[in-house]
Amino acid sequence: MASLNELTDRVVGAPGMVQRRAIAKAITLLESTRPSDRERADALLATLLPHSGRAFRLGLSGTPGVGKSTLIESLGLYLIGQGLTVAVLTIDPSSTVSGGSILGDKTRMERLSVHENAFIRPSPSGGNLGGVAEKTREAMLVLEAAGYNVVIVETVGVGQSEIAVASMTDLFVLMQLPNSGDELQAIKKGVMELADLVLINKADLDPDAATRACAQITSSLRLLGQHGNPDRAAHDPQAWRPRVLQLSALSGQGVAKLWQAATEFRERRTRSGTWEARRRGQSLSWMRERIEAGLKQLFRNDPAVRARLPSLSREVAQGRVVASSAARELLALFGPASDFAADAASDVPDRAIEPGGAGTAQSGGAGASSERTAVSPHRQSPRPQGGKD
Ligand SMILES: Nc1nc2c(ncn2[C@@H]2O[C@H](COP(=O)(O)OP(=O)(O)OP(=O)(O)O)[C@@H](O)[C@H]2O)c(=O)[nH]1
Ligand SMILES: [Mg+2]
Repeated sequence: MASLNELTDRVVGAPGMVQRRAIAKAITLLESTRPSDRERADALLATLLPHSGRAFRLGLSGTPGVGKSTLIESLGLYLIGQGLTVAVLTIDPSSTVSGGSILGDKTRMERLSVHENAFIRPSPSGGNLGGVAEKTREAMLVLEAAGYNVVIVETVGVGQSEIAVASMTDLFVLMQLPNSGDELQAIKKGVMELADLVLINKADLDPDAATRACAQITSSLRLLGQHGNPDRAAHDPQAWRPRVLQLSALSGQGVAKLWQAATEFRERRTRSGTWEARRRGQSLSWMRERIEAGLKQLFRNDPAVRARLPSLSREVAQGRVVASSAARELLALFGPASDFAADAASDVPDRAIEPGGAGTAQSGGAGASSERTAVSPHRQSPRPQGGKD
């Protein structure tokens, strides 16, 4: 097996078969669940990190059948035609071991999937959304280090995966069908608020319906901007307002306009400093999310906790012990935390690890905390609620 240094050299090295194999190997290493592989994977990421960060990270979501794969094919080929290289990653926590969906996808991305300037990698299979999303983020770093100009992260619009994709990309694109009621669904789920661009696809089938959908969604977005997301309500004429575009992914009509809007988005955000601020915020919330996930796992695996949890859960369920005291007792039992259980039981404000909170104050008011995807307003407690598992 090639050493880590060799693997790094090949990933950041010249494009070609050797590089492609190295990328695939690197991503496989990141996806491995063996603890010894994890150490190697972390070492690899550390050496790749300085080479990453230069790609345009584009998130794409929409309900099944809306035309995501078809768009990736036409947008990908368009970008390659512009002299760019394109990588595609997918987040689909439901995908099975065989990666069933990607087989269908490959036929929709027939030309892109075999193009030497494109790299397509299916969703890592199994596991929860947090794990799948983490692996996708890491794979994105590998592809950036390899020099891909545009990394598209696709997710099917079911479950929470849109939020995961929006929180790891620079531009989040939501695809909709005219007349599908998708719009209401997206508003209900809060996905519309995440969108920087909304695409009405299949406009070729019914142009009038597409035009109507455009107008409807434009006015919904305006309302959301006024009442929903404070970031969007700012009266800065230079600030990006989410746009709605019509498209035919199949014929490719509208694809150039889409890329034009994406480029303008990047220029505006770069000028205002919010492009980098969003990334900084994303990195910090990723770290925090991983710390919390790690703490939960340590807690669940703690022998003393495991021994006490079932009986204590019963007592809480039967109303004999107050839930909060039970939680304190379990936290006090928790190995690494037992020394400072009292501290752990009282909330440490999130600001401690937010930008600005740890002395990394950002200039101007465009701090990451004002970015919608940067910091979730609610905090997930690392402590278990009752004795669920
Ligand atoms: N007429 C028309 N058909 C389209 C267009 N875009 C996609 N389709 C068709 O819609 C169907 C679904 O497209 P996909 O690209 O597979 O959709 P998807 O969003 O990737 O679907 P999942 O992978 O199942 O989530 C295919 O038969 C496409 O040919 C379009 O712009 N116009
Ligand atoms: Mg698809």
